[in-house]
Amino acid sequence: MKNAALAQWRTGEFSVGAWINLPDLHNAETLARMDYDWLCFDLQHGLLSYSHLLALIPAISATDTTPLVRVADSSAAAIGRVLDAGAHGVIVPMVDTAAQAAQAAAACRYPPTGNRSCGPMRGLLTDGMTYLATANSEIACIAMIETAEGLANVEAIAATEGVDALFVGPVDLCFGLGIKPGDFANPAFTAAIERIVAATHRAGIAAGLFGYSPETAKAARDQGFNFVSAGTDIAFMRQGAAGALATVRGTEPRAARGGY
Ligand code: 3PY
Ligand code: MG
Repeated sequence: MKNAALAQWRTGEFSVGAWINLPDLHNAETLARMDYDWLCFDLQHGLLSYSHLLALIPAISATDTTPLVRVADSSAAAIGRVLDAGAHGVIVPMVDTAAQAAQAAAACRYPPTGNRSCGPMRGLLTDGMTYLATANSEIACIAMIETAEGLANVEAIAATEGVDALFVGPVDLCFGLGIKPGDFANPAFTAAIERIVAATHRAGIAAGLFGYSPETAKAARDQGFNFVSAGTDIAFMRQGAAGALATVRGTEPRAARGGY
C-alpha cells in the first residue's frame, strides 16, 4: 500500500481534503473523482456506521484519493477496526495527553513498533502479505488538538513517536478556550493556532485543520498548516443548492440549517 496523503505531508506539499458525513457511495465517489487529496469518513460525528465504511472505502479506492477515518476515540478497538477495513490513516479526536497520543500511535502499528492486532481484511485482499510489511510506515496517525488539556500538552503530543500530524478541531477548541463557538478571530484562538502550528514545526510533523469554510481553509495555508479540509459533503450540497435557488429565484434563499 502507498499512502499518497502521508507522502505529501512528509515532503511538506500542501494537500486539500473533504469531510464525509453522509453514508452514500455516489457522494463519496464524486468527491474522490474531483481530485481531493484525501477524504475523511467521520465515525465520531457523521451519519456513517462501520458497515457503511466497508462499502465507502472500496468505492473510492479506484481513485488516488487517500481514505482517512475519524474514529470515536484513541482505543485500539476503535482504531484497529477501521484500519482493517482499509483506512490509510486515523484522525483521533480529543487527544489530551502524550500518553493518549502514544496509545493511538501504537494501535496504528504492528509489533514490535506498536500493538496493532493482525486481521487486515482489506489490506490482505488488495496487497496480500506485503500489507503486513508496509502498513507500519504507510498508516497515518493524526492526533486532534481541540481541548484545553490537549493545548496545554501540545508540544509533548507533537513529539510523541508515531504521531504523523496534529489536526485542529476549531469549534471544540473554542469550547476548550472558553470562547464563543466559531469566534475564530478571537486573540485566544489565534494564539492557540500559532502554538499548535509551532509545535508541529518543532516536531517535524504536519499540521492540519478542519475548515468550516473554503475561506478559512485557504487562510490556514498562510498560517502554516500543511493540510486542510475544504468542507463537508453536507456543506457542499447546501452551498450548491442555496446558490442554485438564489440564481433561479433571484432572491436569497431561507437560511439553511443542518449538519456542519
Ligand atoms: C471541531 O470543530 O471541533 C471538529 O472536530 C470539527 O469536526
Ligand atoms: Mg471536534
